[in-house]
Amino acid sequence: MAAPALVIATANPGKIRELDALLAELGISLKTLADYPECPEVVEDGDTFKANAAKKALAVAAYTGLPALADDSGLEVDALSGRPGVLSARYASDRTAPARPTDEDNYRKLLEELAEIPWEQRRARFVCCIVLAFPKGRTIVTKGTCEGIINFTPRGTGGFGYDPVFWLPQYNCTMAEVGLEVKNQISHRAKALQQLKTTLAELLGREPSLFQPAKSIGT
Ligand code: ITT
Repeated sequence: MAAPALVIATANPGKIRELDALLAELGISLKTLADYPECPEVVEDGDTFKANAAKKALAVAAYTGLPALADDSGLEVDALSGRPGVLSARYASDRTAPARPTDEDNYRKLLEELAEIPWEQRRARFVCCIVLAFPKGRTIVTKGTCEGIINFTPRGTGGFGYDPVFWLPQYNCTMAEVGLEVKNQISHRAKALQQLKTTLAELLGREPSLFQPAKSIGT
């Protein structure tokens, strides 16, 4: 039997880096969407992280014939009633510039919106929903959150997305300054994946055939 495999169903290189490190110890061959250049793009039009993650994971599992792991995540800011939420990746986009904004565009817009908000009211959390889907439609769902405060200015070059403005009081620095090893112990993604890893390890032992290709691409 070939090595067990699964597809990480994300096009975000920051997520891939973190998920790669978090899954390394399981001994699974990790594929990404770069291995399936013809895989149709999934439109993320769900109202919840779970709906978007399930849509991505199910579509990629059906296309590739392998289990697919999708992560839908974002930032919820209390002073903005939970925005940008599921729209975090597209927060700074507007009709005149429909291209996907950069991470810096997004966090600069957030800093502008919060400019008048005092420190005590800048609480926020990263949320991550992970869905592991199998080609026949079975899914396993886990969720993780990470609490913090939106800083007044960006700091640090690590991580991705809103990390430079996400202040971690317990480390006295931003998420972009703690380094990958610490981020992968405390992040929303790490917490969601930790729960999934227990189930994944069990399944790998009990039903290894689930991690072999179920059919050829796109059929
Ligand atoms: P895929 O759909 O291909 O996975 P995406 O970047 O479009 O990639 P999402 O729709 O889940 O992913 O949007 C997630 C956005 O939330 C991401 O672009 C960041 O702006 C933010 N985000 C998520 N996790 C983050 C993290 O760990 N650190 C900083 N920002 C994060």
